Amino acid sequence: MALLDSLTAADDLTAAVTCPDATLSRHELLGRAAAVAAGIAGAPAVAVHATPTAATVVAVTAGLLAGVPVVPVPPDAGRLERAHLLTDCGATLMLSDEPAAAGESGLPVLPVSRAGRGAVPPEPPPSKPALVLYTSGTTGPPKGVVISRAAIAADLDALAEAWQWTAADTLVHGLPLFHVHGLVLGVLGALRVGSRLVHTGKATPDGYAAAGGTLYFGVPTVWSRICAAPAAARALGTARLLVSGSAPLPVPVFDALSALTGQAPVERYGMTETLITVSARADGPRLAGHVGTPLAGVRTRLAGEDGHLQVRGPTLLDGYLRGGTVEPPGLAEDGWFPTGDIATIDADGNHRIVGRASTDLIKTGGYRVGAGEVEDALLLHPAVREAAVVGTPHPDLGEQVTAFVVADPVGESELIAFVAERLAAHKRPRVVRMVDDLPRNPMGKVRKSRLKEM
Ligand code: MCA
Ligand code: AMP
Repeated sequence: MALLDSLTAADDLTAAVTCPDATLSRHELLGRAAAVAAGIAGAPAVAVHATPTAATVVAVTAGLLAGVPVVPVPPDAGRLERAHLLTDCGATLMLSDEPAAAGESGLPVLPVSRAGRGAVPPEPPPSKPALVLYTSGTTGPPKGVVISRAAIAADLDALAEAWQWTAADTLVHGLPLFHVHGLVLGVLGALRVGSRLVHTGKATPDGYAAAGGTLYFGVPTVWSRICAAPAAARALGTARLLVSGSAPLPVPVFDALSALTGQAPVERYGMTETLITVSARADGPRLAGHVGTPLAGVRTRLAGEDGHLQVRGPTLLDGYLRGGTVEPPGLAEDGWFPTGDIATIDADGNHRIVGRASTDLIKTGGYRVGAGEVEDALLLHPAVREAAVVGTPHPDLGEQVTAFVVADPVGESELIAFVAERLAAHKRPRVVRMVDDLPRNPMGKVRKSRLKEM
């Protein structure tokens, strides 16, 4: 089934999407998105100022209706990051109700909420790119991951099957709308399955408790905060399914959530590049510390002595955007995608993610942060001579961004603010440690494992 078929078929007046700014029926969403789609048809790509609002849902739907690749831009992206995204992605327009959303890029901003009603255009071919999602690598600025309509449709159908997700569900979450979790699963999933969506704006325990959903999505930090607010956690006891992903769910949080809500959460694993590939099932075992079995159509294997997880299937990216063209990802010789994660698989096929192979990708609050990008930003400060960034354990965020810096006298808070001005808020270091020198191996490479121990 084509990506938007079920959405365009269900043109009804019942509330479909509730965000803090507005509630839209499918009829309103489709009509508005179709009007915006008419205004962007033929554009090479459109950027969307991806605030957690109904306007973002309209804008993304408009891009998909028009067959124009959508590039969601984190609303808090700092100057450097925003400039990189907007030049790299080739977008010729920014969709937003905020006139200043394009920053210094000079891109024309097209408002979405004042659009009238348009006619729904024919569905673009499944092989067309749907989204370009920017995500961090170990070095350099974020890379644009090109994801096809077919990959999204395949992933959402496999998830719906695994989670018994239907139009009778009300999905609730408060996740950002510029990543796979909040946008692909959290918005496009609801639109494809036909379930109602309530976006809580921020992912707070009280917001989740008040929303009265049947299906809840959260990153581990959100679940941990919900467990720390037992009344909110108990209110989720009536839900059908609680789903955790984007980072490892600590076993104590799994246990606390199970005890407070009366049901174990379902964990699932994925990447921007592969979408969700492995998940526990609604009708299967939910094992603490495990992320379940491969989704329908997905195959997994472990390579090398360490157990490098590789995946293949219909949900993989088309490639990375480079200089206006889509460069295929580096696959293993026989076409498998190397995830960079180390895993184990038990006799029943249950996967456990042991950790990442590289210390240079940090997961903080479910966000992926590349050490190199933060180091590059720190090195722009005139006082900084050397910088090395690692993830260190954090009870709430899983890992926190920690910077070791060799510098002339400068305040730590000044360096944190310096990074925040240039990159998205969650990329700024939580901790800056001034050191006389960085530990290096005989080749001169910084020994990050030593820094993590410090
Ligand atoms: C943050 N703050 C700071 C610093 N960092 N203040 C000083 N110094 C710092 N270094 C501020 C924040 O701006 C915020 O201020 C306050 O401290 C609290 O920040 P934080 O603890 O980060 O909490 P939060 O703002 O409530 O966010 C927690 C969160 C968020 C809701 C869990 O991290 C989040 O939405 N994570 C989801 C990430 C995600 O969706 N990942 C999916 C990608 P103020 O309160 O004033 O704003 S992964 C993916 O897509 C794959 C495929 C997958 O598997 O899902
Ligand atoms: P991102 O590209 O932001 O989607 O981050 C993908 C990475 O998040 C994966 O390569 C894993 O390291 C991590 N990840 C996602 N889901 C899980 C999970 N359920 N358990 C452990 N790690 C996860």
